[in-house]
Amino acid sequence: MTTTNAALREWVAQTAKLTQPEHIHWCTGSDTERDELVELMLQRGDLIELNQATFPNCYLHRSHPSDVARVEHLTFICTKNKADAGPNNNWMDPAEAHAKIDALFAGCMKGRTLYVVPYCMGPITSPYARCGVEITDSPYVVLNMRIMTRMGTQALHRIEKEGTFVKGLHSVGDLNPDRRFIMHFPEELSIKSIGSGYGGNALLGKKCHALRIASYQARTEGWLAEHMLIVGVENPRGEVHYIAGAFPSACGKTNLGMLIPPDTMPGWKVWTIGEDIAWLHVGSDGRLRAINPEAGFFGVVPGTSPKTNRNAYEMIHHDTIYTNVAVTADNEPWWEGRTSGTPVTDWKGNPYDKANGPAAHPNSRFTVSAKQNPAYNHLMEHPEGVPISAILFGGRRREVAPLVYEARDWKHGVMVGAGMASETTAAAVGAVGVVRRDSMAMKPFCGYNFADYFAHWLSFEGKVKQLPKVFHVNWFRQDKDGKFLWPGFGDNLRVISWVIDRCEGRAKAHETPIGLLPHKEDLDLKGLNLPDSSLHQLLDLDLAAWHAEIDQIGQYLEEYGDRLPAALRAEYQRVKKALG
Ligand code: GTP
Ligand code: SPV
Ligand code: MN
Repeated sequence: MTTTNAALREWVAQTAKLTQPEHIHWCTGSDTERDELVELMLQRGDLIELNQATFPNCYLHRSHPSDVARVEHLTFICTKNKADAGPNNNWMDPAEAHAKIDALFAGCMKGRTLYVVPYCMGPITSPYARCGVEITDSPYVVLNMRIMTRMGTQALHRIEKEGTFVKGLHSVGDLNPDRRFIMHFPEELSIKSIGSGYGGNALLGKKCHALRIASYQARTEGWLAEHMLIVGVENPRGEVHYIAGAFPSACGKTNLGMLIPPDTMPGWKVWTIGEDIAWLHVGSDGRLRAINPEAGFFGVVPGTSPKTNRNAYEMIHHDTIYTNVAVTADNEPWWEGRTSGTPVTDWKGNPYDKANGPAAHPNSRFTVSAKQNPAYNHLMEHPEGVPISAILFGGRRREVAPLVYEARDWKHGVMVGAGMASETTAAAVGAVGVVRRDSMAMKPFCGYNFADYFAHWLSFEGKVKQLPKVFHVNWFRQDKDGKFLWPGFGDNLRVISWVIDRCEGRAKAHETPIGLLPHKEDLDLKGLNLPDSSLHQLLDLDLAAWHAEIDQIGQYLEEYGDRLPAALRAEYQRVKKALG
């Protein structure tokens, strides 16, 4: 097979010359192709068949133990000018980056098959969707891209019609972390990744294309590519709202996107549009509309149970690729938080021993088609996307950030997003639980200078007829013994309910220096039985902590120097003054 697109033909030929594969396979996305890849991987031991009676068509993949998460220190934005990448990114000169990584690509596919993977991010007929082609030597990547994107012949046809696509070259290389790099060339619309077979490092349609490259394109074209879930909610009055939420990695996007209303809130309906990435455009109706560029979920497994997220729990019982979970004696997948079964083999394939740490890797993942979600909604395929009523920024903060507060207007909302912070998680290699600034949950994913990104966010005032209201949420406040103060998961709907009532202009809130907060009477807490002391901590403003917080935000924003938009600096000063 080949293509009528000359640029694609040439790129494949050049890449083959450089990497010297034994075979070249153009992916169609067919079921037969999938079955053949699964068979090949089973034979090689790259996939392990799980219990087919209880987990039909489910397989386990164990990645190399040194290759279990994104690697932010090895991820580079290679723009001609260093300042365009900004202090928020690692930068390398494009010529130097190409030379360095091409040396690693030379001959790296000897004896392997080079797969050409055409894919479309977004509904195939959407004017907002964008295509790419990933070249990879990993059948695991092909199987995952087939679930995560609209992959194969349809995408190739769109590329042939449009003539443009993002080029992504990937090889697992020798999996040595010393020879691992994830390089982005936003000015060339291309990506080169070597040395990792894991998630965001290797499935190039996801973070590399749909966030880093897309955010760069979005700025020049007047839209936004964001690390956001998109959820549809209907309240008992029949009002429908779509809410987008930017929380850092492993901070609750998938769970909020698939939320199940608590029994004490009858009449509520919730459906998922997206759970990791949103592309936001000003629609022809003048509203901010969101599409989910992905077709599947690459979600965190630990913590998934019938209690926390029954939708996800059910969804991953068939046709699922598991990566780095443990296995029970019955050959079922197992993870911390699964309420049945016991692990006998850990994520590395060794006999399970508590002394060696968790049975499933904390960043173990499931890959499933979005259509398997019981809360799937066909509007996920809507070419224009859904109108967004509210944007939530959220972090994992054991202290300081209250359960919820509302920004007074768009400018303040941008300042809240820019200043947000969260504890680091196992989704990236490095220390876990360290508080860091993570503006709009995009610290690892923005393909250009955050100062310009903040200016781009501010520019939507005036461009959008009805700007979404902006809120900050925190499901992760803890008491002094490390216990979560808020039940989270389905009960987060109580906060969403207040958010919707604020959008409808009926819920009460009181003004504070950091924004508008609810009193406990303003929230629907029926059936929760939370102690008053917990509610007090969740909804109180710790002024001393906020004085320290606002100074840290100020120091952080100053890292962007003169490039920081004056309007954002002024907004910061306003909040600082209000805090006194
Ligand atoms: P990425 O896929 O890495 O971008 O993560 P995500 O933002 O989609 O996070 P996800 O929903 O997968 O949640 C990550 C972890 O946080 C899981 O272990 C969840 O069980 C847990 N979690 C999610 N929501 C809540 C919540 O409301 N409260 C508490 N305590 N934990 C939560
Ligand atoms: C994240 O880390 O935010 C993820 C997983 O969603 S990965 O695909 O590895 O980026
Ligand atoms: Mn993510």
